[in-house]
Amino acid sequence: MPKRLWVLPILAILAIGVVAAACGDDNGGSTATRTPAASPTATPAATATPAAGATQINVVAAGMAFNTKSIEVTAGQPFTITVENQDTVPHNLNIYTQQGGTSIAVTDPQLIPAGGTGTLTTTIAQPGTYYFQCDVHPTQMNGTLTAK
Ligand SMILES: [Cu+2]
Repeated sequence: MPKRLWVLPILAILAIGVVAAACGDDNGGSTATRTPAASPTATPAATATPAAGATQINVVAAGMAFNTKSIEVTAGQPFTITVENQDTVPHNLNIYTQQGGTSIAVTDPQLIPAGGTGTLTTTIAQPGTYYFQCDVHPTQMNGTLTAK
C-alpha cells in the first residue's frame, strides 16, 4: 500500500517533464524554421557577387611556381583570375604591361598568405602580349598573358 502513495508524485513529476520537453521542442522548432529562411537569402547574394560574364581563370601557386606559364584572355572582356596559394610562403599575381613595365592589376590581397586565395578582376582593352609575375618571386614565378 505505501508504494501506491509514491506513484502519484512520480506521475506528477513525469507530467511536468513532458510539458517542459514539449516547450523545448517548440523553441527548437522556431530556431529550425529561422535557419532555412536565412540560407536562401544568403545564396542569391553569393550568386550575384561574381561579375556577370567575367571569364574565370584558376591558377595554383605551389612549389614556388605557378601551374601555368601562359594565360589567355579576350581583349575587352572582364576576367577574374583566382590564385590558390598552396605553399607555406606568401605569393601574389601581378599583371604588367611587359616585364619590368607598369602594373595593370594585382590580386586582392596583394600578398596571398600561405594556404590562402586571392582574386584579380580586370579588363584588358588592347589585344597584345602582357606579362605576369609573383612580386615576391619574380624570377621563379612568371609567365605571359595574351589578350586576343
Ligand atoms: Cu611567389
